[in-house]
Amino acid sequence: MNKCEGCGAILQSTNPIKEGYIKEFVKNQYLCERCFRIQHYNEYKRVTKENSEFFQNLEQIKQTKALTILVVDLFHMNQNIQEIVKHCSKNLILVFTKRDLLPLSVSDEKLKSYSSVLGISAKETVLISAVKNKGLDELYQLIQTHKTSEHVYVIGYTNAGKSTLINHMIQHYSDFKRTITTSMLSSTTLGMIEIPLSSDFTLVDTPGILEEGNICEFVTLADLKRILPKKEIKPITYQVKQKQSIVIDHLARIDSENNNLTLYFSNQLKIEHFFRKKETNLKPYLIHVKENEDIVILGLGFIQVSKEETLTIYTLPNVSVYTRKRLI
Ligand SMILES: Nc1nc2c(ncn2[C@@H]2O[C@H](COP(=O)(O)OP(=O)(O)O)[C@@H](O)[C@H]2O)c(=O)[nH]1
Ligand SMILES: [Mg+2]
Repeated sequence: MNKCEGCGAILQSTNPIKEGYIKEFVKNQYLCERCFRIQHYNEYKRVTKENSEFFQNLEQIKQTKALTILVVDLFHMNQNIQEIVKHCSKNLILVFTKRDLLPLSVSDEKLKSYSSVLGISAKETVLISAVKNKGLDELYQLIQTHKTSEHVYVIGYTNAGKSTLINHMIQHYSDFKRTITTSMLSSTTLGMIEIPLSSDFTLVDTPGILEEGNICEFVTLADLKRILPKKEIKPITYQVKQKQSIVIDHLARIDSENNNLTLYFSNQLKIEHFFRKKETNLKPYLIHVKENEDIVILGLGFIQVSKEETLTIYTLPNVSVYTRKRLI
């Protein structure tokens, strides 16, 4: 049974709408049609997968007691991660990735210390930017130190940046000419993909868990492109007074009565400060936030406040909106 090198799905030539489809089997060609199109034409196709299968995967990995690398997107850090940690082996390295997206002025130590807020007791915590090659050497060394068997598993939410990280490891530490498919859509990796990185260990890429309530699942591709930040986020502070709102494109609105709000959102989104309008099609969420907390609109971004207040956040239905301890 051959697997697609890009997404790990089992290759088949019988059903074009099922995963792993390939027109015909050609010797030494192991890329399904979907991966070929994503890799060569930047074409995207949404795939929806059930989480139950992925949680079973995690349990199997846990039982092997192998070293596990949990990849967490710094831009989307929150307590939900416990649902994954529950299924993790104790031999865990925590990777906070996409460091390049958060302001450089924030200290690395501060970001790393957030692992205790999330309640994750990992052997090590590493800050990574795959695209800037930051932290790769440190991670490589830590894998060598902590691995207990040949296989080292890379797990996390979908879109956290697992496959991108592995691709950069391949480029740096092996002679392999291979690229795992990555994309801004969820569920790009569909099966386990083994990458023998050196003679001593094999990295295993895994399909990510879908995080419930993430706005990325509910928007068009055009919106998704603007929601996902591509470079360092420049936070902007607004002094919001009575009957005023901050409007984030057509995706969210924040009604506050008197506060300084610092917004961490993709610079490609249009943010405006208005006198409040009555009508909006978005769904209201009443949020009580303390001075030492952020408000998170899952998948979209987060907001710091200067004082305690009950605000109304409007966004799309089914998107999670909640508070967490301040990240920055
Ligand atoms: N800015 C930035 N983007 C990243 C980084 N790593 C991954 N990404 C982006 O995050 C998205 C998801 O990446 P992917 O590797 O497919 O995630 P996976 O589902 O965890 O395998 C892609 O659009 C990547 O380009 C990083 O270090 N910095
Ligand atoms: Mg992937």
